[in-house]
Amino acid sequence: MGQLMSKQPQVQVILLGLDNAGKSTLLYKLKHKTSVSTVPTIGFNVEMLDLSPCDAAT
Ligand SMILES: Nc1nc2c(ncn2[C@@H]2O[C@H](COP(=O)(O)OP(=O)(O)OP(=O)(O)O)[C@@H](O)[C@H]2O)c(=O)[nH]1
Ligand SMILES: [Mg+2]
Repeated sequence: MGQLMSKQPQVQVILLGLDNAGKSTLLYKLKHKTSVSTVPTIGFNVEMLDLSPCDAAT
């Protein structure tokens, strides 16, 4: 809902990398703002993120 009301552009991003490269770690760090432990992904992860420009610096 926040994204619908926001003037921030909505973009779709595909994060590609080798097995065990850290893709899920990066995704969930951006989503939850904290480090999480991961297990090897079966298939793929899809998440919606609500990021501000400041998030890129943290
Ligand atoms: N040293 C280091 N380890 C990391 C970093 N990012 C992730 N890892 C570790 O790398 C391992 C794999 O991380 P994942 O995020 O599960 O990797 P993935 O790319 O999603 O792996 P698949 O789902 O199997 O393709 C985990 O043990 C993480 O803790 C990093 O920046 N530095
Ligand atoms: Mg993964």
